Amino acid sequence: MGCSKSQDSSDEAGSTFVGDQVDYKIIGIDPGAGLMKATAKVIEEYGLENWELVEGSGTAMAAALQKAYDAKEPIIVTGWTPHWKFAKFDLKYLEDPKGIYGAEEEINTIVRKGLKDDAPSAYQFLDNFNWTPDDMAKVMVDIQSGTKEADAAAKWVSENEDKVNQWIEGITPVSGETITLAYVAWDSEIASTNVVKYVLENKLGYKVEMMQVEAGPMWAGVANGDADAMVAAWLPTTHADYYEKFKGQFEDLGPNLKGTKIGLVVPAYMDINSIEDLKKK
Ligand code: PBE
Repeated sequence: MGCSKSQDSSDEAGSTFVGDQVDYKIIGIDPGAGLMKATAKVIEEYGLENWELVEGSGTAMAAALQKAYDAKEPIIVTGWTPHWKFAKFDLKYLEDPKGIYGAEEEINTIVRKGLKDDAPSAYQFLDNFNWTPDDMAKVMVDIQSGTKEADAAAKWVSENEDKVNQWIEGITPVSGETITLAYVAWDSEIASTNVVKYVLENKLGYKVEMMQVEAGPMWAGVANGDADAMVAAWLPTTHADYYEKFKGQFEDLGPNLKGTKIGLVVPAYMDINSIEDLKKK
């Protein structure tokens, strides 16, 4: 389907326009993701009205990418860093000359109001928690290669005791109080949330419940107190609308990771380089 060549879509060099190669489809993820809203804006601002942003999930996107890559077929996906796909495949971001996807971002830790008084040890650790894109990628790659989420988190902690000890230094453990962590099933957030859960349970004595929801309910959950915390706030751009919507109803503990990126991602074997290339000249 996606690769069918038609004469009138070929240029003088004989190569088929990328839109015809991929049926004018961009493989998206869950509709609540900031990446999806940014991509809708990209479609508008770059004049790509004839393109469709296909809704799905992070898992479905990765499966479609894997399938296309194995067959050396063209595909365009909504992508982000850190993500294991960059370790597994040779990929590139399409340039975004209009800067719609924003610059490098940070991931912040957001907690409910009152957590500081109700669970000071958890609060202090959450405030200290910070790691690097490489750290996160290690956990992601491990999970992707078949290790159970909790085991990958445990393994990372055991291999990074120095870093973990800095997060928990001087914090008094508790005995079995419950902490609820909200997260979305994005591979990056599965990795971070599992590491935070592991430390809260195994180093600080908490019992952690993981509340897997969509992006909107994740923010709403921390704002209304159903969740105690989340480590998945991509800022300042990706989750800007959620941040505005719930402003004043949460406490922002600042970045836990710096240097993320979002955009359109394609296999390196495709001969396009910019979002501008998606517009037929
Ligand atoms: N992501 C991963 C999310 C934040 C984490 C880039 C898919 C989003 O677009 O909201």
